[in-house]
This record gives sequence, structure tokens and C-alpha cells, in this order.
Amino acid sequence: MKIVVLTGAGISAESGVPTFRDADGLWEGHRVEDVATPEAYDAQPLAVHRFYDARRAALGDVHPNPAHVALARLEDALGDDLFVVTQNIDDLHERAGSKRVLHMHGELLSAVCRSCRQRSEWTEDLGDFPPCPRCGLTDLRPDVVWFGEIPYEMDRIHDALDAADLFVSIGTSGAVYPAAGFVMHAAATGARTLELNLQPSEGTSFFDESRHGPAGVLVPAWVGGLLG
Ligand code: BV8
Repeated sequence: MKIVVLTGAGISAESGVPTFRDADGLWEGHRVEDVATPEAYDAQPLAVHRFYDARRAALGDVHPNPAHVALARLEDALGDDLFVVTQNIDDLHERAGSKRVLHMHGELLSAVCRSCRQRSEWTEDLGDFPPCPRCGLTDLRPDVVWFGEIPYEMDRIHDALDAADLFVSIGTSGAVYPAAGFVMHAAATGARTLELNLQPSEGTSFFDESRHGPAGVLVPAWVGGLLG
């Protein structure tokens, strides 16, 4: 059985990573949509770097939870039959042991150079405009997909959705596209669809089944049921 799993901020909530809804979508009073855009970066790069430098530094204070661990276990069991795509830019899936998670919106622990376009693993601040390790120019930006930008590897995601027998959405409000449209795509290509979320998402009516509760409980139970 080929399974596609989509995760959002809700899967990291129990690890202490604030969700977008938690903060009512606000950061220091700014609407996230106003900080996480190329226009905002052109207008006030220092403010945008402070936003991401703070989130990158906070990764040191959080740890994977049972939902991340259960998905890593499922990956071990199913191998290529499991395709995990996340909207999250934290590294908790990988720290739980997952090896093949696709970060469609980028990663905090990566920087991309706007001059040479190359990506580099990055753990420090970017707000002091360090030189690009590849080309030496001081033109590094956070390697995240901002509003108005095309998410990473959409072709691979569409191929996985085409081939899916089961699509499972975990901890996402279904408010941001194209991720919010994956359930319709999967259903249209014959997959069964399951939502695991604290409360009904904006797309809950598109799912064959919805289970509501904390991911740290729902996901281990679902994986346990699957692996028997
Ligand atoms: C694009 C990275 C063109 C940066 C992010 C169609 C209609 C309307 C608008 C659009 C549309 N198409 C495009 C748009 C515009 C826009 C968009 O969707 N706007 C919204 C606001 C309406 N989309 C874009 O701009 C996208 N780009 O469309 O390019 C294109 C696309 C494809 C092909 C060709 C061209 C780019 C969007 C990416 C932006 N970057 N993140 C950063 O992180 O700073 S988006 C960011 O916000 C996250 O990555 C995530 O995607 C989204 C937040 O959503 P969630 O993760 O779901 O989190 P949220 O807080 O909202 O909800 C948490 C949920 O968890 C809740 O349901 C809660 O109940 C649940 N929960 C909480 N605790 C728990 C829990 N569940 C279980 N257990 C718990 N303990």
C-alpha cells in the first residue's frame, strides 16, 4: 500500500514549536504573511532575518515528540511505500530518525544564496549577513519558501499523490495552498483520505475519515494499528 503523509505545524506543537494559529498568525504584531514574503525581505531584510534567526535558535530548546517518532518507525517498516512531505521548516522529523522527509516549504537549517542560487547547510544567524560559503558574496537568505514563491519539488509530490492508495494529513489547518489542495488531488486519483488533527481543519469535509485529538496520541495509535 503506497501512503503519502502531509504534516503541518500541529505535529510539532507538543514539542513546543508554536503553530501559526497559536500566535493568531502574528509575529511581533506582524501578520506572518507580511514577514514571510520576498517583498518584506527586500523592504526590511534585518527584521525578516530576526524572525528566522529566532526560530532557528529556538530549535535547540525543542525535541521530537511521539508523533515524529511513530512516523520514523513507519518509514523503517514501509521504506519507499511511505512518502512524507512536510510544510514545517523545523528539523524534528529528521531528529526523530526519518531519513526521507520532503520539506516543501524549505528548512531553517539551510541558507540559499540569491547570487549563486546554491543552498548551504546553516545553523547560525543570517542577520549579520555572513558571506556565502560557495561564492563568497554576502547575499544569503533563509532557505524557506515564502508566500508567492513556488514550493520545492512539486512534481515529485504530484507523482506521489497520483500513486497513493492512502493520503494522511497530520496537524495542518488546510489554510495554505498548494498543500491544502493535496487531499483533493489524492481523492481524485482514488486514494483513501484520513485527517489526524486537534480539531477539524478548513478542509475536513474533503476527508473520508477525520480523527481529532493531539498528534502525539493519534499518530502512534494509527501507526500501531497499521503495523499491527
Ligand atoms: C504559491 C514557510 C504559486 C515560511 C510557509 C489559492 C487560493 C488562495 C490563496 C492561494 C492559492 N494559491 C496560492 C495562494 C497564495 C498562498 C496561500 O495559500 N495563501 C493563504 C494564506 C490563503 N500560497 C502561496 O503563496 C504558496 N505559493 O502558491 O506559489 C504556485 C504554487 C504551486 C505551483 C505553481 C505556483 C506558498 C506558500 C508557502 C508559504 N510559506 N512557510 C515560514 O514557515 O515562515 S506557509 C506556513 O504557513 C507553513 O509552512 C504552513 O504551510 C502554513 C501554516 O499552516 P499549518 O502548518 O497548517 O499551521 P497552522 O498553525 O495554520 O495550523 C495548525 C493546525 O494544527 C491546526 O489545524 C490545529 O488545529 C492543529 N494542531 C495544533 N496542535 C495540534 C494540532 N494537531 C494535532 N496535534 C496537536 N497537538
